[in-house]
Amino acid sequence: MNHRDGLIDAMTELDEDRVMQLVQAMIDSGATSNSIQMALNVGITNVGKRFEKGDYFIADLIVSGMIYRDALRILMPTMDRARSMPIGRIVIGVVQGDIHDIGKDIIVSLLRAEHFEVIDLGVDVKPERFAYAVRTYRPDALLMSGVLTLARESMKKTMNLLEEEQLRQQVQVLIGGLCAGESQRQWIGADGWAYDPMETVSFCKRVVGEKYGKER
Ligand code: B12
Repeated sequence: MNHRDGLIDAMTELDEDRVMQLVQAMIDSGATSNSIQMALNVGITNVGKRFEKGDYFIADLIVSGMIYRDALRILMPTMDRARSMPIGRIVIGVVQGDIHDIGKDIIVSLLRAEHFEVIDLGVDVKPERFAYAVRTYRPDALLMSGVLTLARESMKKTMNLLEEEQLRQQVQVLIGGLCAGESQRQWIGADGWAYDPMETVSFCKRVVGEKYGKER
């Protein structure tokens, strides 16, 4: 079995030691952070499928989240870079009713590594808090993350509130997480959606590029 398949298998089997060894082995052999994350995602999706079938329980979901975070601790130092002048300001949060924050945290780390100032509102964020953050921090982009199906309703409510409070025009909105897709984007009225973290970074760079007239 190659490293990638081994990593998917180890994550699926919740074998933390093997996950850590294989992540390190993939870094050592020159694999990109993105490709390692994608393998971890396939593994954790398998965990979710086993949970759906009743073979895994809530405790297993919790363990899978802990293993994923530990793996990110090895991966993230390779991403973080410092810069004094941020290229743009982003507000991000996991929407109301949802506490899945591993994906959101990946996006936060990547954006910071790409020199964005990121205001992270955390999990279970009510529409009113998003609206408050847009009004107060005047971000270039608002990123809403949601994994549960019900997250779409919360995203829609947040968009409606932004419209009501006349904040919608001042910010580009991107949705992401398992609940997002093109039809959801249209229904919610967002400007974009993404699954791939690098697409998220490209979206944010495009937003600041268009707003300030050039790539910063
Ligand atoms: C770990 C996990 C948990 C952990 C979460 C720990 C944590 N701190 O996040 C715990 C144990 C808390 C949990 C709880 C529950 N969970 Co859960 N969980 C998972 C699991 C196994 C992995 C999720 C994960 O972290 N994936 C890895 C990350 C990296 O992926 P991601 O979030 O999608 O992020 C990627 C992209 O989407 C993107 N992205 C993320 N955010 C954003 C934002 C923007 C703007 C952009 C552009 C991109 C982007 O970036 C990442 C790129 O790699 C999934 C299974 C699965 N298929 O994913 C189930 C899963 C999501 N859970 C599920 C369920 C049902 C629950 C519970 C309701 C269970 C229960 N009965 O209590 C609760 C709900 C709690 C709540 N209110 O939120 C279901 C959801 C079903 C649905 N469609 O609604 C799933 C799919 C499992 C299943 N197959 O049944 N869970």
